Amino acid sequence: MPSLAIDCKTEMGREPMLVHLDADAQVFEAPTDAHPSTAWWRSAVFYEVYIRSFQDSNGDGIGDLRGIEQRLPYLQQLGVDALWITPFYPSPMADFGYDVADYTAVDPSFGTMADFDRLLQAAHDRDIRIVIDMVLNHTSDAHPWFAESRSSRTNPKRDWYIWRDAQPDGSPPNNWTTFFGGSAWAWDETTQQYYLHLFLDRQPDLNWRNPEVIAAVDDVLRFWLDKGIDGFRLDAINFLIKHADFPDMPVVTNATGGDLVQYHVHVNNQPELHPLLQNVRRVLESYPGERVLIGETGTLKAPELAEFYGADLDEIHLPMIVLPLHTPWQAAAMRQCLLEFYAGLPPGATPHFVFSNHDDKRLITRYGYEQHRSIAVLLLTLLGSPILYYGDEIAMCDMFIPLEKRVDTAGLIDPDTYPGRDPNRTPMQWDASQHAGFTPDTVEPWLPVNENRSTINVAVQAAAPDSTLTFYTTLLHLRRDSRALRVGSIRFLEETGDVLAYVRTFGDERLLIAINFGSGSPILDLSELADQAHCVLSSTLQRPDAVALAAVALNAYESVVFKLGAGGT
Ligand code: TEU
Ligand code: CA
Repeated sequence: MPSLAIDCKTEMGREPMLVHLDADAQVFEAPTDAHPSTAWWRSAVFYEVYIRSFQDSNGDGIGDLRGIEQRLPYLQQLGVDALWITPFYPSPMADFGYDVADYTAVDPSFGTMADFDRLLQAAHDRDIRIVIDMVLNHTSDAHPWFAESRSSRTNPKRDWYIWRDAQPDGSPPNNWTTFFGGSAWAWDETTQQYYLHLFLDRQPDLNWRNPEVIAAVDDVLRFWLDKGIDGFRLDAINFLIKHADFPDMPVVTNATGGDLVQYHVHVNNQPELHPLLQNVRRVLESYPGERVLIGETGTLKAPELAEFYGADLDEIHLPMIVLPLHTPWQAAAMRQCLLEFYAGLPPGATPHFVFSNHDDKRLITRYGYEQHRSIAVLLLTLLGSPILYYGDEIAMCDMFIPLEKRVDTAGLIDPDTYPGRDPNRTPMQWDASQHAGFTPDTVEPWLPVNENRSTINVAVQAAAPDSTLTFYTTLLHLRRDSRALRVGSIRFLEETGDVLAYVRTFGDERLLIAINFGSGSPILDLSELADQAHCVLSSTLQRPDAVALAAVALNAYESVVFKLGAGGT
């Protein structure tokens, strides 16, 4: 790329906007300063591998454990620290593995237990940790526990699930609905009762008020901890235990005055949840090494997030912060949201930011292509341990999946209004071949490969210095080499138009991150921070080595990481 010098005077002849450090905004300290532990997960970058879509090793069109093993060199080169692998347990695949039929085995479509053991060893050999998905809210209806439970009202496992009588008119026990729509109660002809399922009817909810369930799950956790896994990602963990009295949910009219929407208040984050989480944590901590609990807590509010860490930081290490997914991509909104989350963290807690995953639209589809690098810069330079979703690093985007190729049940319920989650789960694009190197071209992949594979793929981008993949790799290595980025404190600058800016500090190392969310070209006076800065990274151009901070012109949608020199406050 040519070096573009910026002359601020000729550029529109505008006066720079003076930007101050926000006097009111707190400095949020690195957890390591407030807490003696320097555990790896406090500064790690996680990477979500949606196993069905990452790499097929045996030509059946479905990604598998050996496929992940084959791609470890890629992940190591990219510079991620840990993988979260989505469920690979035996399953009828009604929810593609989130319906578990056996917690301590491997589904043949993903490989064997020996493949898992090999993957774990090979990952550890490359200093990559492995976190596995644990789906504890529900099992598959094909799980032997449920087969027993539904066999008769007197079966010893009857109470392992949530069974209730019909109301006198035969209708379900209450008005609860599933997250996929429709009543959360399914009628069982044999035993003439309803069972509860917050997700599909093929995913009956476990009864966490039964101590036998707790004991059985403890054994499952030990099985995997004995193998040496580095942690669990706890699926839908906020819903684990339900209100003891099963009251009706409050119902509200939505914004358009149409459908009724329920608040899931009687299943979300009940007080009895927290002793259960403490128990899971105790099981984890009875093992040596630093293992981590990541929690899918569905949390949208900062004060609630704090609860999932536990009053004594004795529950989930990293409750997922998905709020940015629900926040408009605007500097002021994002700044506000981040400040609220940082301010709400208990002392010593590590924030775990999630911007994309297998349930939501991909980043480019959500925010637009021109924002993609800024999203990467934000995610990877905030204080905390972030997670990437496979394919984000090569700028994959959602793909329209025609009805006849749809496989996610969620996308079949109301196909015109919700396409489901297939669009954001298409196969990883490794090269420009017909099936992108995910599976042989002669094999039909489980979901179509995006047509944009000719340019959006690893092979092309690895060789291109200005590609998205090169940008991500540079950013990840920059983060790895910088203590300020990994564990430094964060302090936000005051609100400035379309620019979100903050300083990360560790000892003498001070980095300024400025992200221009807009299409304009603001000129900022940042001289309060230092006289000069060195541009470490820019998303759009190569900047001159030394930048005078009295007048910094940003390009449209540009994100910059500056290393601050002397001077300033
Ligand atoms: O998702 C839990 C969850 O809360 C869902 O409501 C999620 O927001 C929804 O699927 C979006 O359409 C977890 C898993 O991530 C998801 O893939 C599973 O389908 C779900 O649990 C059930 O196990
Ligand atoms: Ca396969």
